[in-house]
Amino acid sequence: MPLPTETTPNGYVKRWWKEAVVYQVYPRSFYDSNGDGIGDLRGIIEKLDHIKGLGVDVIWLSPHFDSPNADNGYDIREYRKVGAEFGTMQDFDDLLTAIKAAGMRLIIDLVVNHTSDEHEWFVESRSSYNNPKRDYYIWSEHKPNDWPSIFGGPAWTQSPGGDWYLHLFDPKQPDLNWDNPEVRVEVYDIMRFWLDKGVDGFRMDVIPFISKDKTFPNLPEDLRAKPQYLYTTGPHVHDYLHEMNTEVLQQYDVMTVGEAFGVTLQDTPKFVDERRQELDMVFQFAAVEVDRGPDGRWKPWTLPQLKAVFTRQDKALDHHGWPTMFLSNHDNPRIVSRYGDDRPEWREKSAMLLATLILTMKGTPFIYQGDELGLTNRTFTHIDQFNDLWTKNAWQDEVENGPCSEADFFANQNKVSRDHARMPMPWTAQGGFTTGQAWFALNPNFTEINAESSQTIYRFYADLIALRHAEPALVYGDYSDLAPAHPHLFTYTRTLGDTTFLICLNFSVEITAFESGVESEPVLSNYASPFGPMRGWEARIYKV
Ligand code: TEU
Ligand code: CA
Repeated sequence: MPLPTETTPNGYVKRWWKEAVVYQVYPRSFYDSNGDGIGDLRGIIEKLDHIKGLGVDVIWLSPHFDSPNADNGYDIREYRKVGAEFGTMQDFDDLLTAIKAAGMRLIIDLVVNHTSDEHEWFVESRSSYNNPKRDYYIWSEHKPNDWPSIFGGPAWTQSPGGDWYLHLFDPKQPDLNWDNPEVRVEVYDIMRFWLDKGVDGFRMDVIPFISKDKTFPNLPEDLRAKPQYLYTTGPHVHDYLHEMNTEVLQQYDVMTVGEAFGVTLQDTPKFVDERRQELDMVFQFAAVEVDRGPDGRWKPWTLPQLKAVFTRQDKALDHHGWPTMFLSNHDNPRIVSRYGDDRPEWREKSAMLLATLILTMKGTPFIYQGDELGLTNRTFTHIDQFNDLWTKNAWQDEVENGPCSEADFFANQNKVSRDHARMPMPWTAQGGFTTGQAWFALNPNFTEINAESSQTIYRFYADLIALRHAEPALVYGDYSDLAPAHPHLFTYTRTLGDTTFLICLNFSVEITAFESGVESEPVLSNYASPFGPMRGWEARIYKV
């Protein structure tokens, strides 16, 4: 595809995916159309008006492939097959047609750092030393080093044959050997299969992990709690991404966003500088790690720390790279409980304020399903209430075989658990997700907090998206934080040519004195009569 060349006054090449707003669907928990308790593809078709009504441009669908679901679909057994619980390939084609008919695009999850151990490649690979697929995975006669799995425990598991295989995640997620050119050809074929159906790109799961240092050095002591910062620095990661780009991606008009879990800000341009032809964008994790300590457990955070993250991220890329903006996904707690205030009197206002932040920052915004309804975390009190293998492993490591008390464990997990985001969508005051038994319990607060009761938040998201679409300065404008040290006001500008927007967000319940210096009224606010001091969780957007 020839690249577009039209540029903005501040030097960005205009691309459709820079102007897009993305909505992430976690299909298992979106809507169940057939009463088996599991969200499915026809369920997304039935609820497409909900997504379309927001005005978003792109849907990112979390894995919909055939999988034994050790990690809820991030362990793929067959890449060209729809998971039976989600429906059929016909359902997928119908979903894609419906999304296009609604004027939107679809990106899917590309999970190719690892497969399921039930993938036929792995079944063959482990069957004998001289199987042709042996070299599709990473085998060693001895356990070569001390690398830990991201999910806890060692990253090497001994197979019944005696050899050890590498899995940077669960033992049921063996890592592919990208140094084998046959593996890369297989991956590119899978990508073409979906692109030829009309899919508009990929979110790429832990893609910077694909290249391994085959000298297998031990993990440096300072990376013990964050091995991801080693796993993203394999010797050929950029060769492989460039090859993927030239072999496949360049032949289509698509967008790519890589999950840059463990990529430093300094290394980020190597993945997204457009002149390098690798990825369009990556997800940077500093904002969602603002409340994590060096040991990965929850710690309190402050607004100046969060603001500093955005400024650092902005400075890390020049106009040859394009950022993303997100505060949540299926791996993170609910934003209102985390960055806002989920008490009943503040939930709505703080949800609207966070929407304002997400949709007025530089970078393609990603909204996670349910955040447009201001959904909250729940309080888990028993290990059986969790589904996520990451939490279950932590229970074993920290409580059953470690020094952590149960009270400490729940205090931490109630802050960090990935399951907060994975509870089924509450469509009505009766739940409304399924007519059967949900695969995972809804948040018990669904009687109060659901799609019907949260329309004010939903409509505010729609208003913000419409404003972003109408105002190039909110997409391409330069970013500047006006008061980095203020403890609860976040005030910043977005400037493009002679248009400037001033965004003022009060991250607290305190009434705070504030002079906008702007004569006109805000173009959008989560309060009526937005004048004078900023009230609790008030958000205002001024056009200067
Ligand atoms: O996530 C990568 C990842 O390492 C995170 O799950 C991380 O462990 C978590 O955010 C801790 O805060 C991707 C997928 O998004 C995730 O769902 C999968 O479990 C994982 O890869 C393995 O495929
Ligand atoms: Ca179903």
